[in-house]
Order: sequence, then structure tokens, then C-alpha cells
Amino acid sequence: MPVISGRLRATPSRLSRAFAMTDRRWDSLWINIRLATMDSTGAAYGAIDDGALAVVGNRIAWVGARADLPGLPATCAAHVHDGGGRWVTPGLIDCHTHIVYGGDRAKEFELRLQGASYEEISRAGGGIVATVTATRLAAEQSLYDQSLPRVCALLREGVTTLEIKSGYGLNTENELKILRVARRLGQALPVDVVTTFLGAHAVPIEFAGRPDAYIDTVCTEMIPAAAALGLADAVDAFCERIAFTPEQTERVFQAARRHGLAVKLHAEQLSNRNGTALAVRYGALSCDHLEYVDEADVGAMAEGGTVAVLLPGAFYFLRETKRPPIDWFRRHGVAMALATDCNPGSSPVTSLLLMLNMACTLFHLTPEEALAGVTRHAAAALGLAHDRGTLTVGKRADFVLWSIGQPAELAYRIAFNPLARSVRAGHPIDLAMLETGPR
Ligand code: DI6
Ligand code: FE
Repeated sequence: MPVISGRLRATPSRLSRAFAMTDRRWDSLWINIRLATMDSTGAAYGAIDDGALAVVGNRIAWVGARADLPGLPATCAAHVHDGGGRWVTPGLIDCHTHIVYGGDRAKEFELRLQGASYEEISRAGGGIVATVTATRLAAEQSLYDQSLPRVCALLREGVTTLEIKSGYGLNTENELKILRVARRLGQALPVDVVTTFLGAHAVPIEFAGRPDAYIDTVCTEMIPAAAALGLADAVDAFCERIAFTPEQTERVFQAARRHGLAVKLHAEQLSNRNGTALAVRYGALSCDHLEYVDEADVGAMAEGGTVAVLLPGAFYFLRETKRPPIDWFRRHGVAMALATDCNPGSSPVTSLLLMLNMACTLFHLTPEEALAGVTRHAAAALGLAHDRGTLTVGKRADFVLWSIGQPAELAYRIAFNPLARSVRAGHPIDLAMLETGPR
């Protein structure tokens, strides 16, 4: 893959000689665009006002000011696209979803509005376990059909990479079914799907009162099966009063390690269980939720390079009042990612742009921090920082053109989608296909 390095970029005159009139080095070149590269060097949003971006294959081959292009646009690339003065950001990354599930929990929403708490409903056999019943009953194709419109909604807002967790099957057959559906969605739609095995999400009814026996199955059957079939890219667990203890979580992490899988954790969402410190010890990519995390754990995350994934949709929908400690994350230099947590119980959200707004209004992030949370830091939360998340030479050519006057507008508006074009792996996505469904 020919990649033009930053060093060469600094000598445009030599480069223009190298580019003969017929020597169209780049497959495509985007001009008349304003770049929010989101790299951490220099200007706010890594902005380049009158920018240009070139693509070779599925990679970014050149990024910079239009004035520094090595020749006239038509001489440099086979296809030249005029961006019409639009802003361009990296493709958005939703790094935490449970988007593959059966049924819905609208009834539970009504109960909660009458005063029942999320934890009470969960202890009474509702909650996650109710979705497990609906997901087990759904045939694989039905599960795919139910999940597809939710994924399409994210894609229409510029998502080009999406994490999908299992966790509503809670036995080998159904956990694998969810992961297969996740992989199929990634094959049928113009999005990269990263899968996470979350067998330790809740104790299924057949193991009621025997959580350790269930964790045995997770570690000796489910993780080995998911790993052997290549269906899981990482392993997650729910360390919480209503779910699993740190000791049980550690057994899950050990099994993940035996199979060479990265780990991450739903930690300190409803109470402090010290899951964060454990996750950091296992080199976790991310700890997610973190409303109840303490400062010592935040320090440990900083040292371990663990990303904090913030989920304002769940905070809002559960009417949580304890905010995650943003100032500690800032002070200790912990990267903050943002995600939808799309799931039927605590965050029935299929808008990542709405999460930008909520992260600012509810968690007091700046619009720039919010945008970094769904680009650069979301890539890090998936272990993909080297490959995507910023507009940088050599990274995947995933980017979005927005009809906005300034990047802060992405976080400012509510329920408005200014997406003009979404480009994934160098190719513009056919948005009409998302309306009619693939194939
Ligand atoms: N934390 C959450 O917020 C979701 N899962 C988790 O571990 C909730 C999932 C659900 O209620 O169905
Ligand atoms: Fe979650």
C-alpha cells in the first residue's frame, strides 16, 4: 500500500515534479472540505480549514491543506470529489452496544415510571432475564431482522465501526447465535463489526442461586467455543450487585486470557464493586459506565492506559443522579470514549449523535471531548487506535461529510442529522441501501 509520509508532504515542490500529469497516484481525492482530523496535535478538533484528503485502496494516503497538494487535483487522483465546503470528521465509532436482542422492554419502562426501580425489576425476574427469554425464542433470522433496523439507524448517522456484545443468550447455543448475527450484520452492511462475548451478563434462570456453576460453564464451554469459532474479538462481564462478583469476574478474565482475548468490563455502574482495579490488572481495553468509580481506580486506569467508556443514554434512561467523575478522568489523563450502550433495558438508544449532546449536557464534556469520544478514544476502547479514529495518513479511509458550520454543532443539535455523506474503507456508502435493506 503506497503511503505518502508526512516527511514527503513537507516538500511539495519535489513532490509535484514526481507527479507527472498522467501519474494519478491516488484513487480519490476530496477537496473543498474542512477537516476535523481529531488528532491530538495542534488546533482544536485537529482542524484544517481548507483541507484535502486522498485515498489509496482503503487507506488515507494524504491529509493536509489544499494549498499543499502536490499538483492540480485532477493530476493527482483518478476521482476528485468536491465536498462543497462541508466539515469532514473520522467515521464515528460506537464502541459499546448490545444491539442484537429479541423483543423489547416497553412494559418494564411503564413499571419503572410507576415507581419500580431497575434493580427491583431485575430481582423479580424481569430486566435482562426477560430479554434473554425473548432472544432465546427468536430464530437466528428473526434476531437478524429485528437488529438490522437498529444498526441502520446508527449507520445513517455516520457510524462506520460498531461493537456488538452478546449477553442475552446465556447458554452456549444462544450466545453463539447472537455473535453469528453480529458478524452477519457486519458482512451485509457497510460497517465493521467488532464482537464482544458477554456471557457473564446475568445469571440465567436455570442457574438461579448457582452463579459459580454458571461461571464454570462460561469459562469452560462458552469462551472456548466462541474463541474456536472466531466469533469473539474480546470478552466483557457485568461486575455488579445484581450480576457477578469481582472473584467471578476474575475467572472470566482468566479464561479470556487463556484464549488470547482482550477484556473489558461493565464496572461501577450501580455501585462500587472494585471491578475497575481488577480489570486494569488484566490490561482491560476499557471500563464502561463508571458512575461509582473512586479516584484511586481512576489513577490505576491512567497507569494502565484503560479507556473510560461513558454511557449517557443509560444514565439518562435510568434517571441516575451520580455522574461519572469527569474531572478525575481529565486530571489523571484517562481517555473518555462515548457510546450508545444500545440495549432494550437501560438504553434503548440508536443515535450516537444524541450521545454527544447528552455527554455535554449531562456529564459536562466539551463538544470537542464528546467528538473525540466517538472517534479517537472509541477506537482505543476497541484496541484499534493504530488503525482508525483520526484522519491520519495510513489509517482506514473511514470519514463523514457533515452539513454543519462548525464541529460543535454535532453535539449542539438534538434529533437532527446533518450527515451528507459517509465514506467507509474509501467508498461512499449508499445511504438509500440503508432504507431498503441490504440485498
Ligand atoms: N448494564 C447495562 O446498562 C445493560 N447491561 C449492563 O450490563 C443493561 C442491559 C439490560 O437491562 O437489558
Ligand atoms: Fe452495556
